[in-house]
Amino acid sequence: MTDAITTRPPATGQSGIAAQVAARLERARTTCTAIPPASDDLPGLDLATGYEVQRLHRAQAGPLVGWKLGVTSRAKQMQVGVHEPIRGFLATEHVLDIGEPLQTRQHIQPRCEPEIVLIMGSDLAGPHVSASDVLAATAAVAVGIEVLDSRYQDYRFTMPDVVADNASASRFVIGTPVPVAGIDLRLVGVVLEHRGEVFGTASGAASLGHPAAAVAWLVRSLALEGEGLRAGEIILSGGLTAAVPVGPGDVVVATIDRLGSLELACQ
Ligand code: 0L1
Ligand code: MG
Repeated sequence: MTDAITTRPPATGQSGIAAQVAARLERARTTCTAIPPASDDLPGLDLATGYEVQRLHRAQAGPLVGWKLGVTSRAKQMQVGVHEPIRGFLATEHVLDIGEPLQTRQHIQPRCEPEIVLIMGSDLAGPHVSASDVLAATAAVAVGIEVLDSRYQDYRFTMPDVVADNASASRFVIGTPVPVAGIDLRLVGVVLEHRGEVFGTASGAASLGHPAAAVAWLVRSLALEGEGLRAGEIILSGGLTAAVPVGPGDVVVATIDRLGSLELACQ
């Protein structure tokens, strides 16, 4: 597993590819129809162009509420065949309230995964930010469930594809925040249940060794684009188990030691 930061500005001439991919993904989302990965016929789609597509989507999205890490655990890397962390943005349309059901028919192929969520207490930016810096800037932590919904058929994608698709971000819900002081986020146990059965287990260390280390990677990655985290932002630090596919009638429960339990019902 590497946590190298590989983003850089897109090469000149890539903006046409970015616009094409953004339009395809937007159509897939509005028609609720999966598409083949863009890299199948656009080999010029590199990682920098993937992040350019993400910026195009962000410009059309509602107000930013936070960020997500993707593919930070070995379980997730094995599931989707991508072997470096990625990031995506979270906007108001991604938010589910506690107790609000997931309307699966509004999604293409939804999957749920458990997350340790950090709520920032102060701004944080810079190319050398460490996990300790992240913890010092964190106001609280919470259990979260992220709903992924890849716009690509069967979740088949390359790293630039999935970055362009905003790291499959679709919805998320978070539990009641608790103070982080005194909690070793590496050691907290994680259980994901689906239809009353255990689907996956993990500990906080599954996300790049420490959820705060994953968030430090995010901050350093954002610094390459002159951005950073703002106080109040919500950070999904990375799915800890593989993600479970969900459909109408399913109930998913994520339990994280010291952070609590969170249930998501699917309609
Ligand atoms: O949040 C994640 O780890 C997901 C990143 C994209 C890969 C996927 O769709 O599972
Ligand atoms: Mg996730």
